[in-house]
Amino acid sequence: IHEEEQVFVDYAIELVKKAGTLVRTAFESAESKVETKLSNTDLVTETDQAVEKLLIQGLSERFKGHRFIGEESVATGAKIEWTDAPTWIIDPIDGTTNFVHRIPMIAICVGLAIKKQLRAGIVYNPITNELYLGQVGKGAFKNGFPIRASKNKSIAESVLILQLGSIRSPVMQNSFVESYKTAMFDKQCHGHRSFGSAAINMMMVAQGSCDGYVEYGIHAWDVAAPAVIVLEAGGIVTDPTGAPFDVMSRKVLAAGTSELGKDLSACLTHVDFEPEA
Ligand code: LIP
Repeated sequence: IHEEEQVFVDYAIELVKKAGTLVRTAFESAESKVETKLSNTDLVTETDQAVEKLLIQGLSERFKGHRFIGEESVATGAKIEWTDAPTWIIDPIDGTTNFVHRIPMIAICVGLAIKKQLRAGIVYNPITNELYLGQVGKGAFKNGFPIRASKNKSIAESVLILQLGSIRSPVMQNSFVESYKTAMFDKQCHGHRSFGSAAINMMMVAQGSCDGYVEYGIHAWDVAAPAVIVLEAGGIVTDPTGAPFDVMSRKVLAAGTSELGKDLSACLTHVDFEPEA
């Protein structure tokens, strides 16, 4: 099975690099057509759709019986089927708002789950040409070099990422503002950053640039691939409450250490979500 899994991952990397060329070309060329999905803050472009098609077509032709959970397929009506079959969880462009605004912090995310366990994650920023890879038991790498999450245990010494996504309901507003106030003013953390892509945020934790990240309202495709990389880099990934991580729960906390994760959990104003599967 492990050899077979390696074949899956190697082929996915090839496709992700091809998809990267498509994204880079679109990023550098004329304006692409932007549409909104659920709200004015939830964007999609033809590049998102083209990349998802390239990845799903390529993988399904090569690996019969594999399943797919893709952001744009779900947006156009596909049901999320979370089964024991090898399942690719795909975000063609994580950070679509960045893409549309020409902010070079975007990522193609491809995660692989088998029997509902995350096994591998590929996160590729085609603009900066940074390719992150994590595979269970094999470590985490950026462009082939090992990466490590930070060893920081205290909020006061941390750079934290609290990301507000496309959902701007009063509950989300309250959670974000209160958590931000606690981290920045009460706890006086070193600083706050937020890169506009769940995957880039999590790579900042995986490579030890930032110490912790929290977001509510994300989807499986935003965090599946990044989660494997953070864990393999020695970090932790949990529910923001501190409960075990569930990729379908629409919320995530990532940190360099479990101590920091616990402290962070305790100072957040939490939001509940219905799981997506
Ligand atoms: C986005 C995330 C971002 C989050 C948004 C959205 P998309 O993904 O990566 O961090 O704040 O809510 O989910 O839509 O650009 O793939």
